[in-house]
Amino acid sequence: MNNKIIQLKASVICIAFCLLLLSSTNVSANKQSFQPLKKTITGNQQIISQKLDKGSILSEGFEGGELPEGWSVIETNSYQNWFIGSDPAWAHTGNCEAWVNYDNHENSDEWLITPNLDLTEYVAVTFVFWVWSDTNFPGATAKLHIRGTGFDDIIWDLIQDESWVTTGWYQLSFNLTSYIGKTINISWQYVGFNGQSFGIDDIEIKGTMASEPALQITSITGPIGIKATIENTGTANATNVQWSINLNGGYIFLGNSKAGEEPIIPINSSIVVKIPLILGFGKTIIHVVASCTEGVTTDKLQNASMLLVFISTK
Ligand SMILES: [Ca+2]
Ligand SMILES: [Ca+2]
Repeated sequence: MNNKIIQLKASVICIAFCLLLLSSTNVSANKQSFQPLKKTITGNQQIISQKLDKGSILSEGFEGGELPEGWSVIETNSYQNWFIGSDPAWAHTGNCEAWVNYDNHENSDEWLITPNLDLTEYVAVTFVFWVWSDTNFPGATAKLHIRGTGFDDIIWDLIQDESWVTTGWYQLSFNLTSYIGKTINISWQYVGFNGQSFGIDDIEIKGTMASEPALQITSITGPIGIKATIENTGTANATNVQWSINLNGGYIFLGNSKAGEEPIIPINSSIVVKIPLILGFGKTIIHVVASCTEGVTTDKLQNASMLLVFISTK
């Protein structure tokens, strides 16, 4: 009997408290708040993670019509040097390519150099590009250099390595995996006298990432509002972390969802995200989702009970 009276009193106090709080919020919020949520989530719900392509280290077709930003040339004289052509008849694709004409007046020693490329984050790197030339004029050749601190490797030489009797575009591909962990630049050196002209286009350098973040939601707790801990347990920083907390089920008057973004969660670090205040009662399911630019997504479900502003996740 005593218990029933206490329950009755508690109910009256609860309702009075609810009405008091609700009267202090605006009308449109009230309209939304009194709709019980019908959407349900089961523990088996799959979150599809989307892998983004972060593997492009360099992609250059010279379509800007000028030497791309960060590229450079070395010229040893003023005649027949590297330039960016803009006649589509001479490009591999598009309108432009990088080109050096043969010189039968002076020796050529003309360099075209990419920006520095940091290969520290990758486990595999491939390098593909197209060459216009032939090997019928061996007075000059083109050498492909991979250069970095303390090394200058010639990995290809037109006259030594090819036998191209027909003039035109040829695709070349190289494996740069042995340069992983280093910062390199790639240079095309056109060198000699009275050779064939030489053009390049459609350069693609692609890497496979060595490491990636791993997001984990390690706790979801009350008692006032909800706090969720999102931890990066991976081997790379998680950037632009989008998170959301949604409550599904029960009667929720205030604070049934929240979302936000965190610029970075470094390796072995965590952040706490929260809905500061929830007002409701009944059983609910808390669903926390986090995803980052690196294409990793995680989520966690937690059963909870609401009693006004108090949340129990036991
Ligand atoms: Ca092009
Ligand atoms: Ca020259």
